[in-house]
Amino acid sequence: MSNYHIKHLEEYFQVYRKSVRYPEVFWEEVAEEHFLWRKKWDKVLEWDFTKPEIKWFQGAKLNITENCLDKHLYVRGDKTAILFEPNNPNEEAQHITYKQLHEKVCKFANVLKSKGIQKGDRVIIYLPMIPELAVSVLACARIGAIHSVVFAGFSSTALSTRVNDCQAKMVITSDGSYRGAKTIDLKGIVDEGLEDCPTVENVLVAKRINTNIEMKSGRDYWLQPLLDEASAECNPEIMDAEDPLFILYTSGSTGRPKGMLHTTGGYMVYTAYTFKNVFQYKENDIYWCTADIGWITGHSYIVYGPLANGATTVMFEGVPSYPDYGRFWDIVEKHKITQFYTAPTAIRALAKENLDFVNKYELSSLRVLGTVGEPINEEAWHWYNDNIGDKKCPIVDTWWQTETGGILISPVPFSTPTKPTYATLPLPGIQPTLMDENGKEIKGNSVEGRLCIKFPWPSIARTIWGDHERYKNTYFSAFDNKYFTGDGALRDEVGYYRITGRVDDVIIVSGHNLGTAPIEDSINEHPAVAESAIVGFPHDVKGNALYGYVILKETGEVRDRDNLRKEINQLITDHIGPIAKLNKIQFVPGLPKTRSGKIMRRILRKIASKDTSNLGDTSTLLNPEVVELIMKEAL
Ligand code: 7RM
Repeated sequence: MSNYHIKHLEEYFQVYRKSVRYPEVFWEEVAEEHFLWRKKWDKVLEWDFTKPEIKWFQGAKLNITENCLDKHLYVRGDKTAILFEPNNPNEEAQHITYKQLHEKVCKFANVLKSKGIQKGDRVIIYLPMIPELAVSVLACARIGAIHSVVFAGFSSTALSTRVNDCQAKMVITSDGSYRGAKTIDLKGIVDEGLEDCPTVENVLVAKRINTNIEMKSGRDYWLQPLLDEASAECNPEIMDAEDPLFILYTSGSTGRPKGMLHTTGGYMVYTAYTFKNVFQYKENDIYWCTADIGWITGHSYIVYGPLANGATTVMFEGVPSYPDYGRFWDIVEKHKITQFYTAPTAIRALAKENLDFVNKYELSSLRVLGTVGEPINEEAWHWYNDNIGDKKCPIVDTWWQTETGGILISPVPFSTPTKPTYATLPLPGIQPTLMDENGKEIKGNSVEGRLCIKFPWPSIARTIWGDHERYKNTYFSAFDNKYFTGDGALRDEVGYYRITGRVDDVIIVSGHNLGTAPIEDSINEHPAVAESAIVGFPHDVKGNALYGYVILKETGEVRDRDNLRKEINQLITDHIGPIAKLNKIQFVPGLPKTRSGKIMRRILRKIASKDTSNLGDTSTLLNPEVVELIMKEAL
């Protein structure tokens, strides 16, 4: 029996039991079986959740790009590694082989070096979904630079906050990007963002939309001429297993984003292992994850996991609605996709459209369907199962987080029987548990609680960049000796998990994690605004939409409410991006607060979702009377 590849349910249970009883033996065997190490580890695992400190494969030496590229050159050098499907369906797709990708990465790595980038330096990557994005990520990893990809839909302020937080030396971007029928001036956003970013020495610019842009002399360089000059040979930097691989920012409950730090060896082993098993990838499959590489899903399951397995991974530049709502299915037919991995919000958006957009296409190449990012509702699950999978493809509802690096709870297709809306069972090595409000572990089945993980797994984030204290407080302080996910979950009668959603102040809109605090911070910058509170409410396409409660300053001045609403949303767009715009804005005389001054979002949430029959105990509030007033004018 191979530890690496689970093929049926009995085997899953066997492997799972072993992984819990002898975690170190289990992960050591997985690590030995499928990877290239320059030196093996001295110790598989050392951990202490109280510090917290987690180290996997200590003493081991490797380079992750050797595992993603060099390892495959002799066995599958001419196989397509990245299949690039452009925004415009009339532009030809690019099939980049492992040999070609290896060469591109080496050249890019040499360009980075020529611009002074060294092991440990931070490089911000702000690129659309074009091959250069994957190549630049791998080029950083090749030389041991720490990449931090910032989603190219984020605003200039979001970009500069991240650049400054990690003190990046370089930004990699493009002249612009395509998004459906629109083009976006990325370089303009970068220029604006970099106005107060003193650490950035150089900006590398890829050409994509061929517009005239300004190039700042001495700082900005076109990428292509540098690549043309660069050597195609670049020895990989030999990294310690625990050397940083990348930082990826995720929002938290305060205004400052959290730079989750992932390290090299454990991240590689875990993402490769879970990719193989969760998608049951086979040598000639064409795998497509529709996420953007700007999110963890793209890091782990477009780039590193697939490439470490020698897979063909699709990168799609466009959007599901362009040129029409059949685009996803057009691509599935065109490239004979075997595994398709997307977000519930995309499924819900497509399910609203005419079924002709689906039925026009031949989807019989599909074998496994996946979802990620938020709970999938029953209706969307069935639509996906019936119309896309033709009831023949298992749906893997994969639960995980930026912080976890890889999928933790998910069916193993063809092994674990699926159940609509359930992420089902923990993958090998993962020990979930549910906790009650008093910090006690909830045993048995048919129960509900806060989802924690009791034991480390190889791809858990090791810290928050520059703020270990916050890492400890956020994830390891709510419950003793456990990693707290921030999610609520229930465990059904057979032990299957269903994730019910966040129990903290993060709202998931269309699969994007939005912290309430940064949105409130932007609103509060409006000169007419005194205070605000954001909550989520159910939305049939986005999963959740944002509802803002805004207190205006008492200046005596009468302002047009609709204009104010527009100005508030413009501020949010400027600071965070259009994804965080509010669906509803209610002007209120006050906000319900606890005696210690904390806004009672629980109550606001209920009002926003029109569920006011039982508001719970409001008598502990500082200002209970305000609740009635808010309810009367609720939108
Ligand atoms: C991969 C990713 C993490 C949060 C997480 C959950 C929610 C993710 C599922 C899910 C229900 C799922 N990383 N979430 N997957 N909820 N079922 N299958 O999304 O850091 O951006 O978000 O997303 O609340 O804590 S993330």
